[in-house]
Amino acid sequence: MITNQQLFDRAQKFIPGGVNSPVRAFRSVGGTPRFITRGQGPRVWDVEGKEYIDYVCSWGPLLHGHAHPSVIKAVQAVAERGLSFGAPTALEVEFAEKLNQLMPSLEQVRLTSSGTEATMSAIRLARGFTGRSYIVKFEGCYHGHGDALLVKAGSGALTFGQPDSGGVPAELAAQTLVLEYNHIGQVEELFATQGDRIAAVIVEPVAGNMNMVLPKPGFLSRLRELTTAHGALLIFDEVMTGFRVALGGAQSLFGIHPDLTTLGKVIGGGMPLAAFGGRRDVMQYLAPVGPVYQAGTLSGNPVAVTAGLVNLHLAGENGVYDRLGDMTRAVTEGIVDIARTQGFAMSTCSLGGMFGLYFRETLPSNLTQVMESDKLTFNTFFQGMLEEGVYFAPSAFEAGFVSTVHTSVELDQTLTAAERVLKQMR
Ligand code: KE4
Repeated sequence: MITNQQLFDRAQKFIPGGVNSPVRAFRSVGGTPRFITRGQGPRVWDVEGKEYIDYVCSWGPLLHGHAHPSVIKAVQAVAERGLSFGAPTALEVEFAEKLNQLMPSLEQVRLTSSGTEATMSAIRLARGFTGRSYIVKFEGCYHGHGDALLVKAGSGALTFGQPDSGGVPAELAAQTLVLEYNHIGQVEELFATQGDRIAAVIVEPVAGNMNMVLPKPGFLSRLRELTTAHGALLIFDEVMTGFRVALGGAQSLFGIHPDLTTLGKVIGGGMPLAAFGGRRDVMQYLAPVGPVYQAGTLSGNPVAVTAGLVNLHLAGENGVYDRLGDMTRAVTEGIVDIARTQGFAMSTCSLGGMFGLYFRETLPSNLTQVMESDKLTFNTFFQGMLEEGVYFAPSAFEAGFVSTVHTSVELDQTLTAAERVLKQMR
């Protein structure tokens, strides 16, 4: 039988770091990545035959767990009619109507094959529509690997951005301003001085890429007021939160109507499918109608759209998000109760099927506070739980996910494992 390590050694010969996306390499937590051979419901198995309860869910897409029978059946049937045509299909029309029905701010929507394409396109569209070039983002938020968004805060919070990756020209990074998440004073100060040069503010309405951080009361509504007052667009990056925290996404929970929204993950149900959409007058600036070019060979691919349609249909069933939220809280609050009993500082937050777990007494509200959490203790906890057959995201700075098919069996097994691991860690 081949081992995870043997596969990892082989993988690194022809794949940079042995992975096709960096966070999978376990560099933040150490140890050997698990090479997964199959998933079923809330569980996955690795090449050594070890079984895990999965709280990564492919980083969010698998709202209904692995290989959901309804999703697989529909994908098999549509695949037999051909995988891609590079021509419009009725499925895309049905999908656009479904997205608008569930998220009314999407007056029009364009499909892409990844969240990065969706945010990259939304940024270009905002710049084309407003004729302005500055973009505002927040430290700790991740919007995919588009050049304009791989930018970190400059020297002072209100100075222009600096590249946060090799290969991003300083001139381009300088067009992106990076502020502190939840710091509305910085946003007000920036708009007061640069307001007429800002094309858009892009924000994760609930941050999920510095672990999970909730917006402070009034933060999002003030962003809405400031962007409206200065003619800038408000872009909600709901690639992670869309249909994960609620059926209408975070915008339905906070009652905010963004100008544009980006989506991904859940809307593809595990297939490569993402989207951006919003105000009709803005979306009409897109080719072939308007001057902003955007395209994709496999955009709206019938197989991916079919998986997404079934995933969203299942999400619309009665009580799904109430049950999902209850299960997520039972898991995370159960772990925190055990940790505190064992003398560990731990806190948690969750919305729907998305959660944050911190080895920190109180919940953080920005990246600086996130970085104060005890990463080493998290890493020990992660490895211990992995040994116990419980698979969390391999980084202290990532959110976790519960699916609608996680049951009390997984809950009990997870809490029993946590009890054992945390006792050993004391
Ligand atoms: P993709 O290009 O990975 O489909 O989406 C990028 C993206 C955009 N916006 C938000 C809010 C996101 O969370 C993401 C991707 N999230 C990461 C998880 N931290 C995907 C995991 C990975 O990079 O492998």
